[in-house]
Amino acid sequence: MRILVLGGDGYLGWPTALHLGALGHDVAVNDNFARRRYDEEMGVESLVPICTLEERVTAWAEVSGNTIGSYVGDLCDAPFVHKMVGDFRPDTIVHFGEQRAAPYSMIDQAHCVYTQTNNIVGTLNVMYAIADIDRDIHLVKLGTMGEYGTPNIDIEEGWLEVEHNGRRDRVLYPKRPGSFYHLSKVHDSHNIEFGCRIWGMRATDLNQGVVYGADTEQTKLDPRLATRFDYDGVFGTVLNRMVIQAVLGHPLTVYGNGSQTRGLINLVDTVECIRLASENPADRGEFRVFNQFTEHLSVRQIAETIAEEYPGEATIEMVDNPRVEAEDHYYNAKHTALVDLGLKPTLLSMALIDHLFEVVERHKDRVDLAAIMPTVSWRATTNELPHTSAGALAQT
Ligand code: NAD
Ligand code: USQ
Repeated sequence: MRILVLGGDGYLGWPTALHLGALGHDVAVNDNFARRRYDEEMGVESLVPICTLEERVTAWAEVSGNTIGSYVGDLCDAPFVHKMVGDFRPDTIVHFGEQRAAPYSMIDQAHCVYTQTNNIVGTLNVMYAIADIDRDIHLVKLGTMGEYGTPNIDIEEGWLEVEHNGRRDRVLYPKRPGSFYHLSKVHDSHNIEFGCRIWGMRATDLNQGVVYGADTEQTKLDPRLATRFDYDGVFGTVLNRMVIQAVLGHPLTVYGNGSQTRGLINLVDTVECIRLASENPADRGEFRVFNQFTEHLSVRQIAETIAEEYPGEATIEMVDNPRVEAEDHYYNAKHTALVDLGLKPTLLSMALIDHLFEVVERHKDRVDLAAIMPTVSWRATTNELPHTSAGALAQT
Protein backbone atom coordinates (compact mmCIF):
# COMPACT_ATOMS: atom_id res chain seq x y z
CA MET A 1 0.00 0.00 0.00
CA ARG A 2 1.25 3.55 -0.76
CA ILE A 3 0.88 5.65 2.38
CA LEU A 4 1.57 9.38 2.71
CA VAL A 5 2.16 10.45 6.32
CA LEU A 6 1.46 14.17 6.89
CA GLY A 7 3.27 15.63 9.91
CA GLY A 8 5.79 12.83 9.47
CA ASP A 9 8.57 14.68 11.32
CA GLY A 10 6.58 14.81 14.58
CA TYR A 11 6.37 12.75 17.78
CA LEU A 12 3.83 10.30 16.32
CA GLY A 13 4.24 10.77 12.57
CA TRP A 14 7.89 9.70 12.41
CA PRO A 15 7.52 6.38 14.30
CA THR A 16 4.34 5.68 12.31
CA ALA A 17 6.23 6.13 9.03
CA LEU A 18 8.91 3.71 10.28
CA HIS A 19 6.34 1.14 11.46
CA LEU A 20 4.49 1.21 8.14
CA GLY A 21 7.77 1.12 6.21
CA ALA A 22 9.04 -1.85 8.23
CA LEU A 23 5.86 -3.75 7.34
CA GLY A 24 6.54 -3.31 3.62
CA HIS A 25 4.31 -0.34 2.80
CA ASP A 26 5.61 2.27 0.38
CA VAL A 27 5.83 5.36 2.58
CA ALA A 28 6.46 9.08 2.09
CA VAL A 29 6.31 11.80 4.74
CA ASN A 30 5.39 15.47 4.60
CA ASP A 31 6.25 18.21 7.09
CA ASN A 32 6.91 21.95 7.16
CA PHE A 33 8.93 21.73 10.44
CA ALA A 34 6.50 24.03 12.27
CA ARG A 35 6.98 21.89 15.39
CA ARG A 36 10.73 22.54 15.41
CA ARG A 37 9.98 26.27 15.16
CA TYR A 38 7.55 26.18 18.12
CA ASP A 39 10.55 24.88 20.12
CA GLU A 40 12.56 27.93 19.06
CA GLU A 41 9.64 30.17 19.94
CA MET A 42 9.22 28.59 23.39
CA GLY A 43 12.97 28.32 23.99
CA VAL A 44 12.82 24.56 24.69
CA GLU A 45 13.99 21.34 23.06
CA SER A 46 12.87 17.74 22.91
CA LEU A 47 14.28 15.79 25.89
CA VAL A 48 15.55 13.11 23.49
CA PRO A 49 17.86 14.62 20.84
CA ILE A 50 16.40 14.33 17.34
CA CYS A 51 18.06 14.42 13.93
CA THR A 52 16.89 16.43 10.94
CA LEU A 53 14.35 14.76 8.67
CA GLU A 54 17.03 14.31 6.03
CA GLU A 55 19.33 12.54 8.51
CA ARG A 56 16.45 10.37 9.73
CA VAL A 57 15.51 9.26 6.23
CA THR A 58 19.16 8.47 5.42
CA ALA A 59 19.55 6.52 8.68
CA TRP A 60 16.41 4.49 7.93
CA ALA A 61 17.71 3.59 4.47
CA GLU A 62 21.00 2.42 6.04
CA VAL A 63 19.32 0.45 8.83
CA SER A 64 16.45 -1.13 6.89
CA GLY A 65 17.37 -0.94 3.23
CA ASN A 66 13.99 0.79 2.68
CA THR A 67 13.35 4.25 1.32
CA ILE A 68 11.00 6.81 2.84
CA GLY A 69 10.23 9.66 0.46
CA SER A 70 9.89 13.21 1.78
CA TYR A 71 7.86 16.23 0.75
CA VAL A 72 8.81 19.39 2.63
CA GLY A 73 6.05 21.98 2.52
CA ASP A 74 3.09 23.58 4.23
CA LEU A 75 -0.32 21.91 4.17
CA CYS A 76 -1.83 25.40 4.10
CA ASP A 77 -0.28 25.85 0.63
CA ALA A 78 -3.03 24.40 -1.59
CA PRO A 79 -1.01 24.06 -4.84
CA PHE A 80 1.79 22.30 -2.91
CA VAL A 81 -0.67 19.80 -1.38
CA HIS A 82 -2.32 19.11 -4.73
CA LYS A 83 1.05 18.56 -6.39
CA MET A 84 2.29 16.28 -3.58
CA VAL A 85 -0.82 14.07 -3.65
CA GLY A 86 -0.78 13.95 -7.46
CA ASP A 87 2.90 13.04 -7.46
CA PHE A 88 2.87 10.33 -4.78
CA ARG A 89 -0.61 8.94 -5.64
CA PRO A 90 -1.20 7.37 -2.20
CA ASP A 91 -3.81 4.73 -1.38
CA THR A 92 -3.95 6.19 2.14
CA ILE A 93 -3.15 9.58 3.61
CA VAL A 94 -2.44 9.56 7.36
CA HIS A 95 -2.87 13.11 8.64
CA PHE A 96 -0.90 14.07 11.77
CA GLY A 97 0.16 17.48 10.40
CA GLU A 98 -1.42 19.95 12.80
CA GLN A 99 -0.58 22.20 15.77
CA ARG A 100 -1.44 19.85 18.61
CA ALA A 101 -0.94 21.56 21.98
CA ALA A 102 -4.00 22.86 23.82
CA PRO A 103 -1.94 25.36 25.90
CA TYR A 104 -0.23 26.72 22.75
CA SER A 105 -3.66 27.46 21.25
CA MET A 106 -4.69 29.29 24.45
CA ILE A 107 -1.66 31.62 24.72
CA ASP A 108 -3.42 34.54 23.07
CA GLN A 109 -5.49 35.49 20.04
CA ALA A 110 -2.60 35.09 17.59
CA HIS A 111 -1.87 31.52 18.75
CA CYS A 112 -5.56 30.61 18.69
CA VAL A 113 -6.04 31.97 15.17
CA TYR A 114 -2.81 30.35 13.98
CA THR A 115 -3.84 26.97 15.41
CA GLN A 116 -7.31 26.97 13.91
CA THR A 117 -6.15 28.35 10.55
CA ASN A 118 -3.25 25.91 10.29
CA ASN A 119 -5.31 22.88 11.25
CA ILE A 120 -8.58 23.60 9.45
CA VAL A 121 -7.13 25.06 6.24
CA GLY A 122 -4.50 22.30 6.02
CA THR A 123 -7.19 19.63 6.32
CA LEU A 124 -9.44 21.35 3.75
CA ASN A 125 -6.52 21.42 1.29
CA VAL A 126 -5.96 17.70 1.81
CA MET A 127 -9.69 17.02 1.29
CA TYR A 128 -9.78 19.06 -1.94
CA ALA A 129 -6.68 17.29 -3.27
CA ILE A 130 -8.32 13.91 -2.59
CA ALA A 131 -11.62 15.00 -4.15
CA ASP A 132 -9.88 16.27 -7.27
CA ILE A 133 -7.23 13.59 -7.75
CA ASP A 134 -8.74 10.32 -6.52
CA ARG A 135 -11.76 9.98 -4.24
CA ASP A 136 -10.75 6.42 -3.39
CA ILE A 137 -7.80 7.69 -1.32
CA HIS A 138 -8.55 6.76 2.29
CA LEU A 139 -8.02 9.67 4.69
CA VAL A 140 -6.90 8.53 8.15
CA LYS A 141 -7.16 11.67 10.23
CA LEU A 142 -5.90 12.18 13.77
CA GLY A 143 -8.65 13.63 15.91
CA THR A 144 -8.76 13.60 19.68
CA MET A 145 -10.81 12.21 22.56
CA GLY A 146 -10.92 15.82 23.77
CA GLU A 147 -13.39 16.59 20.98
CA TYR A 148 -16.10 15.02 23.13
CA GLY A 149 -15.14 16.82 26.34
CA THR A 150 -16.57 15.23 29.48
CA PRO A 151 -20.33 14.77 28.90
CA ASN A 152 -22.52 13.28 31.60
CA ILE A 153 -23.47 10.36 29.33
CA ASP A 154 -21.48 7.48 27.77
CA ILE A 155 -19.15 8.53 24.92
CA GLU A 156 -19.80 6.52 21.73
CA GLU A 157 -17.41 6.10 18.80
CA GLY A 158 -18.27 9.24 16.85
CA TRP A 159 -21.97 8.66 16.25
CA LEU A 160 -25.02 8.69 18.53
CA GLU A 161 -28.44 7.09 18.04
CA VAL A 162 -30.97 9.67 19.22
CA GLU A 163 -34.70 9.42 19.85
CA HIS A 164 -36.41 12.81 19.99
CA ASN A 165 -40.17 13.45 20.10
CA GLY A 166 -40.84 9.91 18.92
CA ARG A 167 -38.44 9.96 15.94
CA ARG A 168 -34.99 8.37 15.67
CA ASP A 169 -31.79 9.44 13.89
CA ARG A 170 -28.05 8.71 13.87
CA VAL A 171 -26.18 11.95 14.49
CA LEU A 172 -22.58 12.98 15.01
CA TYR A 173 -21.87 12.73 18.72
CA PRO A 174 -22.31 16.21 20.31
CA LYS A 175 -18.96 17.83 21.05
CA ARG A 176 -17.93 20.11 23.92
CA PRO A 177 -14.14 20.42 23.75
CA GLY A 178 -11.90 22.24 26.21
CA SER A 179 -9.50 24.40 24.15
CA PHE A 180 -9.27 26.23 20.83
CA TYR A 181 -6.93 23.43 19.71
CA HIS A 182 -9.48 20.72 20.56
CA LEU A 183 -12.13 22.83 18.79
CA SER A 184 -10.01 22.85 15.62
CA LYS A 185 -10.32 19.04 15.60
CA VAL A 186 -14.11 19.27 15.94
CA HIS A 187 -14.23 21.63 12.96
CA ASP A 188 -12.04 19.19 10.99
CA SER A 189 -14.34 16.29 11.86
CA HIS A 190 -17.40 18.16 10.62
CA ASN A 191 -15.63 19.18 7.40
CA ILE A 192 -14.48 15.62 6.71
CA GLU A 193 -17.92 14.13 7.41
CA PHE A 194 -19.32 16.64 4.91
CA GLY A 195 -16.66 15.59 2.36
CA CYS A 196 -17.75 11.98 2.77
CA ARG A 197 -21.37 12.96 2.11
CA ILE A 198 -20.84 15.25 -0.88
CA TRP A 199 -17.85 13.67 -2.62
CA GLY A 200 -18.09 10.07 -1.45
CA MET A 201 -14.71 10.39 0.31
CA ARG A 202 -13.69 7.50 2.56
CA ALA A 203 -12.38 8.66 5.94
CA THR A 204 -11.44 7.37 9.37
CA ASP A 205 -11.33 9.91 12.19
CA LEU A 206 -9.17 8.57 15.02
CA ASN A 207 -10.19 10.20 18.28
CA GLN A 208 -6.99 9.51 20.14
CA GLY A 209 -6.34 9.87 23.87
CA VAL A 210 -3.17 11.27 25.45
CA VAL A 211 -0.12 9.44 24.10
CA TYR A 212 2.83 8.43 26.29
CA GLY A 213 6.06 6.58 25.59
CA ALA A 214 9.45 7.33 24.11
CA ASP A 215 10.10 4.72 21.47
CA THR A 216 8.95 1.88 19.23
CA GLU A 217 10.66 -1.22 17.86
CA GLN A 218 12.02 0.82 14.93
CA THR A 219 13.06 4.05 16.69
CA LYS A 220 15.20 1.93 19.05
CA LEU A 221 17.25 0.54 16.17
CA ASP A 222 19.53 3.61 15.89
CA PRO A 223 19.76 6.85 17.92
CA ARG A 224 19.32 8.76 14.66
CA LEU A 225 15.80 7.25 14.39
CA ALA A 226 14.65 8.57 17.80
CA THR A 227 11.42 10.52 17.99
CA ARG A 228 10.88 13.71 19.98
CA PHE A 229 9.83 13.67 23.66
CA ASP A 230 8.32 16.86 25.08
CA TYR A 231 8.20 17.80 28.73
CA ASP A 232 7.58 21.55 28.90
CA GLY A 233 4.41 23.15 30.28
CA VAL A 234 3.08 23.91 26.79
CA PHE A 235 3.84 20.83 24.64
CA GLY A 236 4.57 18.12 27.24
CA THR A 237 1.67 15.73 27.84
CA VAL A 238 0.75 14.61 31.31
CA LEU A 239 2.29 11.16 31.72
CA ASN A 240 5.53 11.94 29.89
CA ARG A 241 5.86 15.13 31.95
CA MET A 242 5.34 13.34 35.25
CA VAL A 243 8.01 10.77 34.45
CA ILE A 244 10.50 13.56 33.86
CA GLN A 245 9.41 15.41 36.98
CA ALA A 246 9.97 12.27 39.08
CA VAL A 247 13.48 11.72 37.72
CA LEU A 248 14.44 15.37 38.28
CA GLY A 249 13.11 15.41 41.83
CA HIS A 250 10.50 18.00 40.80
CA PRO A 251 7.04 17.59 42.37
CA LEU A 252 4.56 15.90 40.04
CA THR A 253 2.22 18.67 38.89
CA VAL A 254 -1.42 17.61 39.30
CA TYR A 255 -3.66 20.43 38.03
CA GLY A 256 -6.67 21.09 40.26
CA ASN A 257 -7.87 18.16 42.37
CA GLY A 258 -6.65 15.65 39.75
CA SER A 259 -9.98 13.84 39.35
CA GLN A 260 -10.13 14.72 35.66
CA THR A 261 -9.97 11.48 33.68
CA ARG A 262 -8.37 10.94 30.27
CA GLY A 263 -7.96 8.07 27.83
CA LEU A 264 -4.32 7.04 27.43
CA ILE A 265 -2.43 5.12 24.77
CA ASN A 266 1.17 3.98 24.43
CA LEU A 267 3.15 5.11 21.38
CA VAL A 268 3.57 1.48 20.21
CA ASP A 269 -0.22 1.12 20.09
CA THR A 270 -0.64 4.42 18.24
CA VAL A 271 1.50 3.23 15.34
CA GLU A 272 -0.32 -0.12 15.30
CA CYS A 273 -3.75 1.56 15.29
CA ILE A 274 -2.70 3.57 12.24
CA ARG A 275 -1.67 0.36 10.49
CA LEU A 276 -4.99 -1.30 11.35
CA ALA A 277 -7.03 1.69 10.16
CA SER A 278 -4.98 1.98 6.95
CA GLU A 279 -5.09 -1.72 6.03
CA ASN A 280 -8.87 -1.88 6.70
CA PRO A 281 -10.15 1.22 4.88
CA ALA A 282 -13.49 2.92 5.38
CA ASP A 283 -16.08 2.35 2.65
CA ARG A 284 -16.71 4.92 -0.07
CA GLY A 285 -18.76 7.74 1.45
CA GLU A 286 -18.19 6.45 4.98
CA PHE A 287 -17.13 8.75 7.82
CA ARG A 288 -15.85 6.19 10.32
CA VAL A 289 -14.81 7.16 13.83
CA PHE A 290 -12.67 5.09 16.19
CA ASN A 291 -11.84 6.06 19.76
CA GLN A 292 -8.11 5.38 19.95
CA PHE A 293 -7.07 4.78 23.54
CA THR A 294 -6.51 1.64 25.58
CA GLU A 295 -7.25 2.60 29.21
CA HIS A 296 -8.40 5.57 31.21
CA LEU A 297 -6.97 7.03 34.39
CA SER A 298 -7.50 10.20 36.38
CA VAL A 299 -4.59 12.64 36.49
CA ARG A 300 -4.20 11.87 40.20
CA GLN A 301 -4.01 8.12 39.46
CA ILE A 302 -1.32 8.79 36.86
CA ALA A 303 0.70 10.81 39.38
CA GLU A 304 0.26 8.19 42.12
CA THR A 305 1.28 5.36 39.78
CA ILE A 306 4.47 7.16 38.76
CA ALA A 307 5.33 8.27 42.29
CA GLU A 308 4.89 4.69 43.60
CA GLU A 309 6.94 3.20 40.80
CA TYR A 310 9.83 5.66 40.96
CA PRO A 311 12.71 4.05 42.90
CA GLY A 312 13.68 7.36 44.56
CA GLU A 313 11.46 9.85 46.35
CA ALA A 314 8.69 11.49 44.34
CA THR A 315 6.20 14.00 45.69
CA ILE A 316 2.90 15.18 44.24
CA GLU A 317 1.91 18.85 44.19
CA MET A 318 -1.66 20.04 43.58
CA VAL A 319 -1.21 23.07 41.35
CA ASP A 320 -3.98 25.66 40.75
CA ASN A 321 -5.55 24.42 37.54
CA PRO A 322 -4.45 26.78 34.73
CA ARG A 323 -7.20 25.32 32.52
CA VAL A 324 -10.96 25.68 32.64
CA GLU A 325 -12.02 22.02 32.70
CA ALA A 326 -14.34 19.76 34.70
CA GLU A 327 -12.41 17.92 37.41
CA ASP A 328 -15.12 15.72 38.97
CA HIS A 329 -17.04 14.23 36.09
CA TYR A 330 -18.60 11.05 34.67
CA TYR A 331 -16.40 9.16 32.19
CA ASN A 332 -17.31 6.07 30.22
CA ALA A 333 -15.96 6.11 26.67
CA LYS A 334 -16.33 3.22 24.21
CA HIS A 335 -13.16 1.99 22.53
CA THR A 336 -13.87 -1.39 20.97
CA ALA A 337 -13.59 -0.76 17.21
CA LEU A 338 -9.79 -0.96 17.01
CA VAL A 339 -9.71 -4.01 19.29
CA ASP A 340 -12.26 -5.63 16.94
CA LEU A 341 -9.82 -4.96 14.08
CA GLY A 342 -7.06 -6.78 16.01
CA LEU A 343 -5.39 -4.25 18.35
CA LYS A 344 -3.72 -5.98 21.31
CA PRO A 345 -3.54 -3.18 23.91
CA THR A 346 -0.26 -2.40 25.66
CA LEU A 347 -1.40 -1.31 29.13
CA LEU A 348 0.60 0.91 31.47
CA SER A 349 2.86 -1.43 33.42
CA MET A 350 5.86 -1.24 35.72
CA ALA A 351 8.10 -2.39 32.87
CA LEU A 352 6.93 0.45 30.63
CA ILE A 353 7.35 3.09 33.33
CA ASP A 354 10.79 1.73 34.31
CA HIS A 355 11.85 1.96 30.68
CA LEU A 356 10.68 5.60 30.56
CA PHE A 357 12.66 6.37 33.72
CA GLU A 358 15.76 4.95 32.00
CA VAL A 359 15.24 7.07 28.87
CA VAL A 360 14.78 10.22 30.94
CA GLU A 361 17.78 9.42 33.17
CA ARG A 362 19.95 9.21 30.03
CA HIS A 363 18.95 12.69 28.84
CA LYS A 364 18.03 14.53 32.02
CA ASP A 365 20.87 17.05 31.64
CA ARG A 366 19.00 18.51 28.67
CA VAL A 367 15.99 19.53 30.78
CA ASP A 368 15.35 23.22 31.37
CA LEU A 369 13.74 23.29 34.82
CA ALA A 370 12.28 26.73 34.12
CA ALA A 371 10.08 25.22 31.37
CA ILE A 372 8.28 22.77 33.63
CA MET A 373 5.56 24.77 35.37
CA PRO A 374 2.47 25.75 33.34
CA THR A 375 2.54 29.33 32.00
CA VAL A 376 -0.64 29.51 29.98
CA SER A 377 -3.92 30.38 31.68
CA TRP A 378 -7.26 29.54 30.04
CA ARG A 379 -8.83 32.51 31.80
CA ALA A 380 -6.48 35.19 30.51
CA THR A 381 -6.57 36.73 27.06
CA THR A 382 -2.92 37.78 27.31
CA ASN A 383 -0.06 36.39 29.38
CA GLU A 384 3.58 36.80 30.19
CA LEU A 385 5.16 34.47 27.67
CA PRO A 386 7.99 36.19 25.81
CA HIS A 387 6.57 35.59 22.34
CA THR A 388 2.93 36.24 21.70
CA SER A 389 2.90 36.75 17.97
CA ALA A 390 2.44 33.10 17.09
CA GLY A 391 2.37 31.90 13.71
CA ALA A 392 4.99 34.48 12.78
CA LEU A 393 7.62 31.96 13.73
CA ALA A 394 5.58 28.93 12.84
CA GLN A 395 4.91 30.10 9.31
CA THR A 396 8.37 31.29 8.32
P1 NAD B 1 3.79 16.93 16.70
O1 NAD B 1 3.62 18.40 16.86
O2 NAD B 1 4.99 16.29 17.29
O3 NAD B 1 3.71 16.55 15.16
C1 NAD B 1 2.91 17.24 14.22
C2 NAD B 1 3.76 17.50 13.00
O4 NAD B 1 2.96 18.20 12.04
C3 NAD B 1 4.97 18.38 13.31
O5 NAD B 1 6.16 17.76 12.88
C4 NAD B 1 4.68 19.68 12.57
O6 NAD B 1 5.84 20.31 12.09
C5 NAD B 1 3.75 19.20 11.45
N1 NAD B 1 2.87 20.26 10.94
C6 NAD B 1 2.09 21.11 11.65
N2 NAD B 1 1.47 21.96 10.83
C7 NAD B 1 1.85 21.63 9.56
C8 NAD B 1 1.56 22.17 8.28
N3 NAD B 1 0.75 23.22 8.12
N4 NAD B 1 2.14 21.60 7.20
C9 NAD B 1 2.97 20.53 7.33
N5 NAD B 1 3.30 19.99 8.53
C10 NAD B 1 2.73 20.54 9.63
O7 NAD B 1 2.44 16.26 17.28
P2 NAD B 1 2.15 14.74 17.61
O8 NAD B 1 2.16 14.57 19.08
O9 NAD B 1 2.96 13.86 16.74
O10 NAD B 1 0.64 14.65 17.16
C11 NAD B 1 0.30 14.31 15.82
C12 NAD B 1 -1.21 14.37 15.63
O11 NAD B 1 -1.85 13.49 16.54
C13 NAD B 1 -1.79 15.76 15.88
O12 NAD B 1 -2.77 16.03 14.91
C14 NAD B 1 -2.42 15.65 17.24
O13 NAD B 1 -3.51 16.50 17.35
C15 NAD B 1 -2.83 14.18 17.30
N6 NAD B 1 -2.84 13.66 18.68
C16 NAD B 1 -1.71 13.69 19.44
C17 NAD B 1 -1.75 13.20 20.75
C18 NAD B 1 -0.55 13.23 21.65
O14 NAD B 1 -0.70 12.93 22.86
N7 NAD B 1 0.65 13.53 21.16
C19 NAD B 1 -2.95 12.67 21.25
C20 NAD B 1 -4.09 12.68 20.44
C21 NAD B 1 -4.03 13.18 19.14
N1 USQ C 1 -2.39 17.89 33.44
C1 USQ C 1 -1.96 17.91 34.75
N2 USQ C 1 -0.65 18.16 34.98
C2 USQ C 1 0.25 18.40 34.00
C3 USQ C 1 -0.19 18.37 32.66
C4 USQ C 1 -1.52 18.13 32.41
O1 USQ C 1 -2.74 17.69 35.68
O2 USQ C 1 1.42 18.63 34.30
C5 USQ C 1 -3.80 17.57 33.13
C6 USQ C 1 -4.54 18.61 32.29
O3 USQ C 1 -5.13 19.59 33.11
C7 USQ C 1 -5.57 17.73 31.58
C8 USQ C 1 -4.86 16.38 31.43
O4 USQ C 1 -3.79 16.39 32.36
O5 USQ C 1 -6.69 17.54 32.37
C9 USQ C 1 -4.32 16.10 30.04
O6 USQ C 1 -3.44 17.18 29.66
P1 USQ C 1 -2.33 16.94 28.55
O7 USQ C 1 -1.56 18.20 28.41
O8 USQ C 1 -1.60 15.69 28.80
O9 USQ C 1 -3.25 16.64 27.26
P2 USQ C 1 -4.15 17.57 26.36
O10 USQ C 1 -3.96 19.01 26.61
O11 USQ C 1 -5.54 17.06 26.43
O12 USQ C 1 -3.54 17.28 24.92
C10 USQ C 1 -2.86 16.07 24.57
C11 USQ C 1 -2.18 16.31 23.24
C12 USQ C 1 -3.27 16.60 22.19
C13 USQ C 1 -4.28 15.48 22.19
C14 USQ C 1 -4.87 15.22 23.58
C15 USQ C 1 -5.69 13.96 23.65
O13 USQ C 1 -1.28 17.41 23.32
O14 USQ C 1 -2.66 16.71 20.91
O15 USQ C 1 -5.33 15.81 21.32
O16 USQ C 1 -3.77 15.01 24.50
S1 USQ C 1 -7.10 14.13 24.71
O17 USQ C 1 -6.61 14.58 26.03
O18 USQ C 1 -7.74 12.87 24.78
O19 USQ C 1 -7.94 15.15 24.12
